[in-house]
Amino acid sequence: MIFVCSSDWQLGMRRWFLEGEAQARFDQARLEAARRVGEIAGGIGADFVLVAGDVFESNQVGEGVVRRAVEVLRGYEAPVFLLAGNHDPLDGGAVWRSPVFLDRLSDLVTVLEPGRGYRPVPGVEVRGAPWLSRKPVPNPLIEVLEGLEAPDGIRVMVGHGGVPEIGGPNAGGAELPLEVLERAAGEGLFHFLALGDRHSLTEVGTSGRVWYSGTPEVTDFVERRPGTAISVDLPEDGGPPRVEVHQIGTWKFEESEVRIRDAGDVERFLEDLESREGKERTVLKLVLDLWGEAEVLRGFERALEDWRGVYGALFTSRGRSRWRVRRPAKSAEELGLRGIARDVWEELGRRAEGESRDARIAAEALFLFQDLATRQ
Ligand SMILES: [Mn+2]
Repeated sequence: MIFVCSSDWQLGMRRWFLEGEAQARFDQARLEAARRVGEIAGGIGADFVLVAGDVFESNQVGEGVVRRAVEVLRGYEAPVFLLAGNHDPLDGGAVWRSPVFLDRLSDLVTVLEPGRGYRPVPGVEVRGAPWLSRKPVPNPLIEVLEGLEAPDGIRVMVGHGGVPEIGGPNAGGAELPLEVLERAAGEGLFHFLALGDRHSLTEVGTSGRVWYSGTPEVTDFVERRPGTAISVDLPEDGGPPRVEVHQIGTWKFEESEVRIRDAGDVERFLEDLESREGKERTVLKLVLDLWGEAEVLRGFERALEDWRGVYGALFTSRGRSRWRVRRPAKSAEELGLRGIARDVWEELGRRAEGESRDARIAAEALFLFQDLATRQ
């Protein structure tokens, strides 16, 4: 028996740094990733597909997002089981119960209900622990495991939530302690547990039977190995699973530290921007350390401007960047300043001494002032 695991499609996700049609390209890539999961399943003749939560970014995603997801799922040739996660819980307003979702839904699609087992293949039970609200405590999977005994045949389970020992983002309170999962695997309560919530491909614990497939398309900078799905080959006797990783994602979210002191550094920064592959699918967050003349700052800003539209996104981290402008070398005479303008120039010059925040603001004001004074 072989099956494919995916999770965290997050269809309908918005990212603030994706400007204009970059957001549309990102949306399309996430949809293509979902389609690709089905193609991989078809390619290896999978018996079924599991999607371990957060298929949708929220229960409030637009109708088009839902209809496109339904359309992609219609292309699947194998049964597919979808789990409600923390983003799309099975509550009163669940997208899963909406006519828009149910309207054209393929017969091969099952939304996992609590307290039920499903039999996609004789001798195999699929059981999920859907989230019924955004913040269930404890995690629904813990309660399901508590009520189970080891099965006669094969049991494959689907859950959603963070394992605190692994770290990374997870929903507070709804955690899955590693020890609980290890014990359940040891007692044979499941032969494989497909998890979602952690968007990075991760094997959990030592049993070889618990995995996060990762999100098929990157969603954040903190993700270690996004852009994947896994297929699991499980022997009929319940022996150790063979897991294969499939690369799916086409986008990259990267963070880059940039130190700039002079025009040569700006030149090297430009070369780096120029040389990267897949720019239109690359989101580049810059952590900037700049200390230079206004001209250098201007060169850097021009570089950003020139490449911004080429990249998926290109932006500077506000919180973690430092930039100080060296005060202009020009004097009031050279700029032809007189009267009040000259007084202000000189006062700003005095305030621009040192490295305090005020000094930086004064230095930036001098730069602006110079810009205005030389613009004819
Ligand atoms: Mn998620």
